[in-house]
Amino acid sequence: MTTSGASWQRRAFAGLSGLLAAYASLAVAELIAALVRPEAGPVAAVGGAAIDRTPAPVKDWAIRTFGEDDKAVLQLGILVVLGLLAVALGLVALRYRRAGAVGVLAFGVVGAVAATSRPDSVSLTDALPSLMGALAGAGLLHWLIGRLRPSGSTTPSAAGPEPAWDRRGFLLSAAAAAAASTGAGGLGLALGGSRARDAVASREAVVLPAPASPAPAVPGGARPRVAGVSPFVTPNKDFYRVDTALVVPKVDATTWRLRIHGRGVGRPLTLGFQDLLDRELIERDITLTCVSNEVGGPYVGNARWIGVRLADLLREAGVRPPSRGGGADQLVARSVDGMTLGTPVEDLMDGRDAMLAVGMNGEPLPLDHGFPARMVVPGLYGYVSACKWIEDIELTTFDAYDPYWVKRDWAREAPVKTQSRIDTPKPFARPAAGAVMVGGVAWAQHRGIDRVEIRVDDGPWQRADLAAEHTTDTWRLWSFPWKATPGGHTLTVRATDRTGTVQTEKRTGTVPDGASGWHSVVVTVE
Ligand SMILES: Nc1nc2c(c(=O)[nH]1)N[C@H]1C(S)=C(S)[C@@H](COP(=O)(O)O)O[C@H]1N2
Ligand SMILES: [Mo]
Repeated sequence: MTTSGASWQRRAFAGLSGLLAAYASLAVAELIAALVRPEAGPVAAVGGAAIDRTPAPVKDWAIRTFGEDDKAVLQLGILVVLGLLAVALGLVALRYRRAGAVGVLAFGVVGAVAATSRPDSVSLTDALPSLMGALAGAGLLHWLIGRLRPSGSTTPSAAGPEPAWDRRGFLLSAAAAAAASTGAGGLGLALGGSRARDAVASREAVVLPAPASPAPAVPGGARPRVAGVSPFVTPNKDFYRVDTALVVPKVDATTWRLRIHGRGVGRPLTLGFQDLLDRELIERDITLTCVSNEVGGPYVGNARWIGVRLADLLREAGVRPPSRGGGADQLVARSVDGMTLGTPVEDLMDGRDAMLAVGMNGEPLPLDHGFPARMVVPGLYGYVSACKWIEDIELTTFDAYDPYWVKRDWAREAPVKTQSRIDTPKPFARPAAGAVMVGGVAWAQHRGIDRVEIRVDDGPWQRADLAAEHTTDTWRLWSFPWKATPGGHTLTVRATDRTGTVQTEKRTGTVPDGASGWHSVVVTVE
């Protein structure tokens, strides 16, 4: 009895040793990562590699299912899998002490390979966090397992009575290891925090100058007249966020540089943040949309951006649009985290307000939205235009280079599709019969919205009341007074843009160039 009880306990402690080894590995790795480069930490590196290798439909499903929590879910998943493997390694180590340590080292190699093959990895030192972490973990596992064995014996015999071992000694060692790991990890967090503080401090020091070209005033009639409809300007805290960054880049604006170079660039430019502020700034209201937005989805927002006109910068660098004989038809923007986005040069130089933005709704860009600078191009989905944390602009051709998303099944060129959404009533709402206000938003950036229509069940299309148009680059709010009769009803919306194109009924998924179809909401009138 006592024998099997003790060996059960030894096995539990072996599993615990595995977990502690994993904990120590991660803690040491994060400490080293804080010194080397935060993005080179094993969880961020493996998570980033997983994101890059996830097929588009699965990624789309993750965004749909977990929304902006998709990254937290991924990280949690990695930690759970790691925890299970760690317990298994601890059990293996109880029998084959060396194999356990070798197993931990193998994980370190996986992390190191992931970290050094990230697109933003420029140095082999990115392997250090994972490797040093694994060394610490392997050493700890070896040591803890040693405490689970009686001195002198090498392999516990499966038969015979269980040899004596020092339970108290093991627990003390385990507690000491846990405390040391927590200390290392805590120090790593503190150091990482200081880097973030530099970025935050540089952001807080920014004073946005008054724009030389202010945004036209928003007509009062552009704002919502119906409760439950999106505000005309989306506050920064509510603005959707879509990117692949597990660790939000913390860029210190005082040392940040942007390089403009490449094909047809007669005068390459290198600009600092202050250089941008010293230039002529424009201020514009522009609605941004993500290609991953489902029909009726939340990944669309409207903000007031301040920045430098990209066409000015490009002309200064000597770039000519392809239609005037320029040799580059694609601008590839690269971010500090290695993301690449490709935009048609023609669109950037055709007179639209494409900009390198430094301000969003009256403040410097929030870190999540690309501080210190990002691109914003009216009329194009974010993934082909809106590079956040930008640090490099290369002029090239569509033939010569496929950026990140294009390598992953998304279209090379992606103008925003004409779309509309019902914000109120919400799906499955139960409004009282009588006057019910239906309302929402419609967008067709750079073309403009001409008409919005509502259909109740299979009835005729009826014109909604359009809020005043601000510019063709912003969304347009609409409302429709509905005389609701009791029973179940389906409300459907469709928009027509200024080119006369009616939003298509044809349902397509988001891949490769944005979802299409009509948004419907089912309600029960009581
Ligand atoms: N560096 C970087 N920039 C990026 C992305 C990214 O993953 N990394 N995602 C793009 C996509 S797909 C969209 S829709 C917009 C979203 O911008 P927001 O998060 O500020 O709303 O950023 C674009 N810029
Ligand atoms: Mo996007």
